[in-house]
Formats: sequence, C-alpha cells, structure tokens
Amino acid sequence: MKAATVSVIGRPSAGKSTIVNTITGMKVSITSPTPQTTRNKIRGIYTDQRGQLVFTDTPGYHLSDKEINKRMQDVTVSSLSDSDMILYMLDGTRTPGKEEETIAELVKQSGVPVVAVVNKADILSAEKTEEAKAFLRSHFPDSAVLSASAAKDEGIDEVLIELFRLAPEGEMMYDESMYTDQDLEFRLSEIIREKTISSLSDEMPHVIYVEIEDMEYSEERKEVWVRAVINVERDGQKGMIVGKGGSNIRRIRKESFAEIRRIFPGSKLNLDLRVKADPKWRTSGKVLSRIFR
Ligand SMILES: Nc1nc2c(ncn2[C@@H]2O[C@H](COP(=O)(O)OP(=O)(O)OP(=O)(O)O)[C@@H](O)[C@H]2O)c(=O)[nH]1
Ligand SMILES: [Mg+2]
Repeated sequence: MKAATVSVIGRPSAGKSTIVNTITGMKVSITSPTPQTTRNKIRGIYTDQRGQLVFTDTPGYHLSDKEINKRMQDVTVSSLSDSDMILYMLDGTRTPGKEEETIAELVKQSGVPVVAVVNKADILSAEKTEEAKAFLRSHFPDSAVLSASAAKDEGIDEVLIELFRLAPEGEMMYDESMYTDQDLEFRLSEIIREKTISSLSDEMPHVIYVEIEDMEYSEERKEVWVRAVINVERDGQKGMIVGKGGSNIRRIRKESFAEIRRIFPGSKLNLDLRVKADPKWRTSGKVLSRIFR
C-alpha cells in the first residue's frame, strides 16, 4: 500500500483548493475567484485501493512585502519540504512571469518529487496549454507534466496515477473515512468567510476575518448554537457586509446556514452572525498569530 503527503503549491487562484476538493470529493477548502482565498495549510485526505494521499492545500504564493502576505508565504514555504511530494498547480490562463519563476525555483530547490499540472484546461486553447507545459518542462525536466481541469474534473485521474506512482510504500495515516483533519470551529469560520467573500468586490475579501466566538453542541437535544463575528478593518466597511436593510448579511447567513447544517445532519442549528470593526487586524501580530496558527 502507498501512503504519502502532498503539498499543493502554486500562485493565488491557480485552483489549488479546487483540485483538493475535486480529489477528495468533498468541500475541504473554500474557493473563490478572488486571489489569496486560502490562508492556512488545509489538509484533504484521499484514500482508495492504491493507498492514501494526504494533501496540504496552501495559500497562493504571492510576491509582496505586506505582513499578511509574508505570513502566507511562510505557510507555503514551510510546507514545501514537509511533504513526500509536491503537486504544482499552474494557472494556464496567465502567462508565467516573475512570480511563477520564483515559485518554480522554490519547488525545484526543495528537492521534493513533483507532479506539475497546467490547470483550467477547459478554457485554454491547445496552444496556450502547450506554452504552459513547455514552461513546466523546462523547470522540471524529470517530472510528469500534465494538463487538467480541477473545476470540471477532467484529467484528475491521470494526476492521481502520477502521484501514486511517486508515492512511497507506507501505512495509512488517517482512517479511510476521513477527508479532512480541520477542527470544527475552523471549518465553520471558513464557510462563513467564503459566503462573505462571494458577496464582495475585489479588495474587500482581504479585510475580513471570521471568528467563532461561541459554539455549543448538544448531542442529546440535537441542537447546535454558533455565534460568529465577521471582522472588518474599519467601521465604514461594516455597511458593505450588512447591506441595504440587512439584505447582504441575511444572504450570508442563509448560505452559511445551509452549508453548516450539512455538517450536523438531523440537528437544529442556531446561527448568530455579527459584524465588527477591528482596526489594523492585518498588522496586529496577535490576531495574525491566531489566524495563522
Ligand atoms: N475554468 C476553470 N476555473 C477553475 C478551475 N479550477 C479552479 N478554477 C477557478 O479559479 C478560481 C480560483 O480557484 P481556487 O481553487 O480558489 O484557487 P486557489 O489556488 O486555491 O487560490 P488561493 O487560495 O487564493 O491561492 C475559482 O473561481 C475557481 O472556480 C478550472 O479547472 N477551470
Ligand atoms: Mg485556495
């Protein structure tokens, strides 16, 4: 039996979280069209008769000096050499530039075996796919270079075949029924963050963090209480989350409610959502340490 850990690496919006969700068949990691959605290492576990692959989804690697971006770079770089293999995701819709070169070099220097994938093949011309593959082949001449669509689940079986080919023999690390190792509070806060992001314009997602203030679950009464806070940076930004007459926060609540309920089948869910301003959280070491724990 094969067993391996796989770090999923690439630029923001390459489709790293999408491929982890497609492979596990579960919503393990939140996704959005806005770059830099993933902020932590998120584990997704895939098991079949060949063995077990434990994926670590990472924040997209983005060249920037901002404190929060540096934290995210640290998360990514630290997971490079942590794993048995790297699944390198490249967004074929964007021509590789300095950022892509930097990541390719980091991956190469780690010395960890690589499977490289040109993603979003569903919307690429054959020429563009070839161009992206050529870039990957030039950096990883000894590795498998594939194209796939993580969103459409095309070419993913081939990605798994290559990963299992590289994987060492070993024992399963998790029970085969497990698909993630995230704690409940984190999953809930991520679901609420995703629903909040999807209602906002480009810059806003970065000013948000979600905190679960209180959570109680009564197995006996089949009831769950969750109180969460959507934090923004300035008072003036609260209105955008709340929306006209509360319309947006109601929508965020409704969508979060539907998804959180799936985690507690058969239980009554009470979800209380609040919006607060926490100025400068993005530069506060205390808050950042809580988020990037
Ligand atoms: N057309 C197409 N879109 C895709 C594909 N894979 C991902 N996307 C879209 O690309 C966007 C980014 O996907 P994510 O999975 O969130 O990307 P990510 O690499 O995790 O991004 P960060 O967490 O920000 O680093 C989303 O809107 C996805 O729906 C694909 O195969 N085809
Ligand atoms: Mg992501």
